[in-house]
Amino acid sequence: MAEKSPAADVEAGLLAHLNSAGEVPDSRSFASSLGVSHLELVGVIKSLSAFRIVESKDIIKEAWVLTEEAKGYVAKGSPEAQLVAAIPPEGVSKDALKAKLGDAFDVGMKAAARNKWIGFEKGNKDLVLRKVESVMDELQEQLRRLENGEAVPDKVIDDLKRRKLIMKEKSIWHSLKKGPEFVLKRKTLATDVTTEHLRSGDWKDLEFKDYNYGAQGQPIAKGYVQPLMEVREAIENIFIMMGFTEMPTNNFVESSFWNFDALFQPQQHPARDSHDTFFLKAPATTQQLPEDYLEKVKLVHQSGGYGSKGYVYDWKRDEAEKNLLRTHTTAVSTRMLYKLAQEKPFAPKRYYSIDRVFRNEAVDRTHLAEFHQIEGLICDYGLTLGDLIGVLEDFFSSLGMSKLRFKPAYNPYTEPSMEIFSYHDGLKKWVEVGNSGMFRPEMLLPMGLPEGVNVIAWGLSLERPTMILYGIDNIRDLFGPKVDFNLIKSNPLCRLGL
Ligand code: FB9
Repeated sequence: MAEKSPAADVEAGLLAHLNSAGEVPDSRSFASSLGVSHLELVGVIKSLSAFRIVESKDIIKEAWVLTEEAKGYVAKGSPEAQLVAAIPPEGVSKDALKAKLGDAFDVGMKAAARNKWIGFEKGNKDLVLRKVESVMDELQEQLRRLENGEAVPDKVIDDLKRRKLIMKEKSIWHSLKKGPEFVLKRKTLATDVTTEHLRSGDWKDLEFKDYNYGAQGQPIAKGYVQPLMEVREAIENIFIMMGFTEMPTNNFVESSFWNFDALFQPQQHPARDSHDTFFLKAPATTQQLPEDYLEKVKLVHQSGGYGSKGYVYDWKRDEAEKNLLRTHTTAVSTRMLYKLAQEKPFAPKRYYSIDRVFRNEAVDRTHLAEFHQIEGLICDYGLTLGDLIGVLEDFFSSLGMSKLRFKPAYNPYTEPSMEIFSYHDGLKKWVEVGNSGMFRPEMLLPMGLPEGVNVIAWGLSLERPTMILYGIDNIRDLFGPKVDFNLIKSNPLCRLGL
């Protein structure tokens, strides 16, 4: 005979009592009469109510309960009473009192002084004197009354609340009576037809539990897409729909040449020092740079050409050979544009990249030393700033950002350059959503791109939109060792303005 669970005993006890007494006015006292915890009885009540075997009515009562500190005062007296009790007729020093009363000293002194129970000798602020024989420890009395559930005046309640000696506690219990499906012994409803039932044949008179069609299925342990990768995919789809092809970004390590020099970024530019850029110790320098193209880059830096004065400085090859962790995927754009320039005849191209870039920056709520840069570029004859603005409006409106504003900006490799702002309805403000510009001829012509071919380009991060779309406040919750998986699991699929 299967061992009866304690819950079954409680159930049997309750149903038997209801059968005889018809009701249980107070589940708390009934639980103690059964010798079980109220919590355990509530469990049984909930299950019996679900089957309408019993009817349960909640009774909620809020009561003031004493804090631990207050319970101490009931036991040992209020701090002020303890203090007075500790003062001998000839008085005692404050330190002696502090030693005796510990952290009740401060409260005790203030209250005893307020009640004019203590005083000090003229000119000797350290000697504490009693000013009363005995004291009526009202505080202890009031706390005791409260503890016994007796009523006390509101003013006292407010005073005790102010001294953080009491707190409101809600207690819930139940009054029970027979339910419409009341039975003395609940038939355990079968939930499955087992071979045992079939072999014993007792399945014929078994009663089966109703199907709960609303029951949640077992959560499927499935993989979850990192929010960044979710937004990455959505943005990739936008690029592909706009006819862009992905650039190969599978090299975090880049040479200063492709990351800076080929972009006509001068070697003394502040971004090129180790404060902003992670340079490599090993392999410290690159060996493979296209010689003839390098010469052209050197020339345009040193003395210009193509209508440009250049930067007029002594361009150093070893500076360009320094390896680093790429600071932008624009380095990949440079390689692809150079490659494109070698393909004759020239064919217009639309390229995009979304991958990690590294900057030696101070880490804060929205910045890590690496982020994912999103970059788009179009290379074609006669492209204008208007074309750039048009493409940006297409791209960002697909991201749900329709209202754009452009602010003139500066990049060493684009002229003109524009910061892009979008009005974010949710945040009710203009948000900087990226940067853009037209690559300089000093960058494009040394590559061998035909005269008249322009390249419009723009960039933004993947982290910012993902944080805003998922309402993630701190980038550490989105990326890195501290990512909170529940956030990923519980986060709904992001619906970019698609
Ligand atoms: O992503 C950025 N902001 C952003 C983007 C989308 C977005 O979507 C929300 C759903 C509504 C919200 C915000 N920014 C670019 C703007 C700022 O966050 C900026 O403070 C930080 N920027 C990063 C660089 O920080 C040093 C974001 C990153 C950035 C900036 C510029 C480029 C790329 C990434 C570029 C470029 C470029 C320019 C010309 C030619 C080629 C590339």
